[in-house]
Amino acid sequence: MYTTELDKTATAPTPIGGEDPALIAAFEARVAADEFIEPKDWMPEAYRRTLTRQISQHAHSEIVGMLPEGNWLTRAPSLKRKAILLAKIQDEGGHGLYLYCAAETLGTSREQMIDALHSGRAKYSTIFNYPTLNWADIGAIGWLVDGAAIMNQVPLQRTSYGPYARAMVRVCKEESFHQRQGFDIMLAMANGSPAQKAMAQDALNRWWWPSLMMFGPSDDNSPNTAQSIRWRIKRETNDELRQKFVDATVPQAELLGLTIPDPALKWNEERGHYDFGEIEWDEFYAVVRGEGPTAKERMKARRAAWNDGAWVRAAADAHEAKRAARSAAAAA
Ligand code: FAQ
Repeated sequence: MYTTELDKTATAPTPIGGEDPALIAAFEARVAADEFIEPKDWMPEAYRRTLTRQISQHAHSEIVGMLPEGNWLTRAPSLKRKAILLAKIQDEGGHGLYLYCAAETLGTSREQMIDALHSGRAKYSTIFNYPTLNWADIGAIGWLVDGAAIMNQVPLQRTSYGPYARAMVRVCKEESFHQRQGFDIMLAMANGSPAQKAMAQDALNRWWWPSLMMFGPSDDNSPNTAQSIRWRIKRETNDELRQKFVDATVPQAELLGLTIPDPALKWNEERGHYDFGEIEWDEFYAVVRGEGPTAKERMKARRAAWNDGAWVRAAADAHEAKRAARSAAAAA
C-alpha cells in the first residue's frame, strides 16, 4: 500500500524556526490544493511531529483497543459470535500495524513508538481505559466506540499525508463492519428477555459519555485543532465530529428502544442538530492521565505481550540476516 523505506541520504530536517520560507510556502500551497504529501517530500518539522504524534497515538489505540474485547473472546455466547468477535479484534491488530507503518514513514521507528507507549510518554484513546463488565459491553463497544471511530476516521481518508489517508480507506471499511456487528448484538439484546434489555441499557449508560469523550477536548480547549485543520491533517474539528456522532446515533438508540443517558438531549429545530449535555471534562483528563486501575492493567498487558514476543522478533531478524547473507553471496 505504501513503503516504509526512508530516504537514508536525506539531510536532517531544518530545525523549526530556521525553515526556508519558500519551502514552507510551496508546502502550504500543495496542501491548499489538496495534494497528498508523501514521505520523501519536504515538510515542516512541526507538521512531521504532529502527524507522528497523531498517527502513533492512533496506532496505540488500535492495539490497546484489542484488550477490552479480547477479555470476552472465551465467553462469547455462541460460536458465531465468537468467530465474528475474533475477526474484529484481528482487524484492530491489522489497523495498528498499518498505522505504525504510516508513522514510520515519518522517520520514527516502531521501537521508538512502542517505547513511548510503554513508558507512558505516548497517549492512547481514553475509551480503552474503561472496563468491559459483561457481554452487552461488547455490543456497546461495536455500536458506539467503532461508530465514533468511523465518524472520526472517514474524514481522515482525505487527510493531507498520503500514507495515513490510504491506510484509512481500508480501516474505515472494516470499522463499518465492526459498528454493524456491535449494533447487531445490541439489537438481539434489546429484543431479548427483560434482563437482556436491562443489560443493553446499562451498557449504553456506561459507554455513552466515554464515547463522546473519544472526539477529544472541546474546540476551545483543543491545542492542536487549529493548526491541524490548517494543514488538512484534520478535516473537521472535535466538536463538529462529536455533533455528527450524536445526530447519527440518537435515532439508532430509538430503534433499539433504549434511552440515551442525557436529560439535556433534545432536538434543536433551529440548529438542525441535537443539543446535548455537558461532558465531564475532569473525568476525561483524569483518564488521559492514566488514573484508575484499568490503565495500569492495559499497560501491564501490553508490556507483557511485547516481552513475550521478543523471540519472534529475534527469529525474524536472524532469518533476515541469513537471507541477506545468501543474496550477498549469490551476487559476489
Ligand atoms: N484519548 O488538541 P487535541 C478506535 C489528547 S481508534 C486520549 O484535540 P488532536 C478503533 C490529544 O492526543 C480510536 N487522548 O488533539 C477501535 C492531545 O494530546 P497531546 C483512536 C486524547 O490530536 C475501536 C490532547 O489530548 N482514534 O477506536 C483524546 O488534534 C474499537 C489535546 O487534544 C484516533 O486516534 C482521547 N480521546 O485531536 C479499536 C483517531 N482526545 O499529544 C478497538 C485519530 C484528545 O497533544 C476497538 N486521532 N486527546 O499531548 C485524531 O483524530 C485526533 O488525534 C483526536 C485528538 C481527535 C483524537
